Parts: sequence; structure tokens; C-alpha cells
Amino acid sequence: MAGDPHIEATLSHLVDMLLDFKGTKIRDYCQSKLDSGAEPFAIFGELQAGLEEIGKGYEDQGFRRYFNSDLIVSGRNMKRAIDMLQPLLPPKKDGKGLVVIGTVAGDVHDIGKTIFAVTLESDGFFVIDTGVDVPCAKFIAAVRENTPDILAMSSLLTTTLPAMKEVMKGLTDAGLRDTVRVIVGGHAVTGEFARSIGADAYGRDCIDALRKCRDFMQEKA
Ligand code: B12
Repeated sequence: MAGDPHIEATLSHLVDMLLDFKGTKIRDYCQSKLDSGAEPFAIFGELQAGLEEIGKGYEDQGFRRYFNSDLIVSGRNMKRAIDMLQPLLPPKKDGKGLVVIGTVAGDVHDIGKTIFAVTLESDGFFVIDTGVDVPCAKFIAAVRENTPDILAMSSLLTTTLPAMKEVMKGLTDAGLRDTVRVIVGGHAVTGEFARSIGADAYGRDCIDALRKCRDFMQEKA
């Protein structure tokens, strides 16, 4: 990929839109992609590549190109895209399964979690979104009160990974672990980490995660 002038041009265009303070470029881009027949999930995928580029430029210690303000503006623009594209997704086919989802304590990143929630809903799952920075006790209460089929937790920060482990322990201590399948994901999570905390699955991205949630429901049937 590196060195391909076409891909680099596309990435710089995506980054330019994501960093547009007014938010008009992202709306125009989404509209033009829709007009040319692109699927909403394909557009999410492209924009995610742009966000990853911003993330790389943010963490590059040798030559830091992006800063906290860039993370904020790009996050807002991604939310604009979600707001615009979500109503265009297929209507719900109710009743495939119930999922409680949230971003763990200490972490306020909500874009990936929201896109995954939207993906599940458009596939016919009911989703209870507990939000971001969700304390362990809130996850446990949501599982106890709603008896979901699946608990889905997101973490983008390595510093908040221990919070996932705490929820796993909390489920066991509350006698709820056997009642729910657990899937984890987000930028900081790996398959190895998921296994180490005893989660049932790791979702690399929304499509991989959706397939695993469908498998859970089939195993249950
Ligand atoms: C936008 C952004 C922000 C915005 C978030 C806005 C919002 N409303 O969400 C703001 C400005 C708030 C922010 C803040 C910070 N951020 Co930030 N942020 C990002 C950025 C650029 C994009 C994140 C994003 O939305 N990506 C797009 C989505 C679609 O991708 P995703 O979340 O990974 O989701 C996909 C998969 O992971 C998966 N998935 C996601 N969740 C789940 C859940 C489940 C259950 C499953 C199965 C799958 C799944 O599916 C999604 C779609 O395929 C990333 C860079 C990056 N490469 O990710 C940094 C990044 C995550 N941030 C980082 C940091 C350091 C911070 C700050 C600490 C900065 C600071 N010094 O203040 C703070 C932390 C605030 C906090 N307490 O949470 C680091 C984390 C490094 C680390 N390893 O811990 C990153 C990686 C940047 C970097 N490269 O250094 N950030």
C-alpha cells in the first residue's frame, strides 16, 4: 500500500475532509458517494481508513502531524457521517437477539462502538447501548436487568483494557457469566487479549463481529 500514489491521494483527501472544521466537506463527500451508488458501510470503511491515518500521525513520535484538536474534529465529522448514513440502512428485522453494548470505564471513544451497534440493528438484533465510560457495575446491572444474549464491550485505549477484565470478573461474581456470550473489540483489543480475559469472541471489525454474533445465536437455537 505504501508508495501507491492513488491510495495516498485518496487518504490525504479523506484526512482533509475529516479535519474540515465546518463539516461541510464530509457531508458533500457522503452525498456524492451515495449518489454514485456506494453502500453506507463501504463509506464507513473508507472514513475509518482516514481516521487511522490521523491516529498514525498523532502517535508518530518522530514527526507528529496531528494533535488532540485533530482527534476531536475528526471524531465530530465521523459522527456527522454516522448521523447522515444511519437512516439509510435497511430496516430492522426484529428479534434476532438482544445485545447490550458499551465502551468501558475511562474510555470515551464511541464511533466504532456506535457503528457496530448500527450494524447489529440493521441485521435485526435489538441493541441496548449503555454509552461510553461505562462503569463495571452498570454493565453488570444491564446484564442482570435485560438478560441479553450478548454483551459487547469496546476499548480503544490500552489503559482501559483492565476495565474489560473487571467486567468479566464482575459477571462471574454475580453468577451471570453463563447467561451471556461476551464479545470484545476496539483498537486496543486483540484476539489474544480477548482469550486471556475469558471472552467468547474478539471482533476485528464490525463485519467480523457481526458474523460471530450470528454464530452465537445459531449455537443457541
Ligand atoms: C477520533 C479519536 C478520538 C476522539 C473520539 C471521538 C469519539 N466521539 O469517539 C477523541 C478526541 C475524544 C479522542 C480522545 C483521546 N484519544 Co483518541 N483517537 C481517535 C482516533 C483518531 C479515531 C478513533 C475512531 O473512531 N476510529 C474509527 C472507528 C470506526 O474504529 P474503531 O473504534 O477501532 O472501531 C472498529 C473496530 O475496532 C471494531 N470495534 C470497535 N468497537 C468495538 C466493539 C466491539 C464489541 C466489537 C466486536 C468491535 C468493535 O469495529 C469498528 C469498525 O470496524 C484514534 C486513532 C485510531 N487509529 O483508531 C485515536 C486513538 C484511539 N486515541 C488515542 C488517544 C491516546 C486518545 C487520548 C488519550 C488523547 C489525549 N491525550 O487526550 C484521548 C482519550 C480520551 C478518553 N478518555 O477516552 C490513541 C490510543 C492509543 C492507545 N493504544 O491507547 C489512538 C489510537 C491514537 C493514536 N494512534 O495514538 N480520540
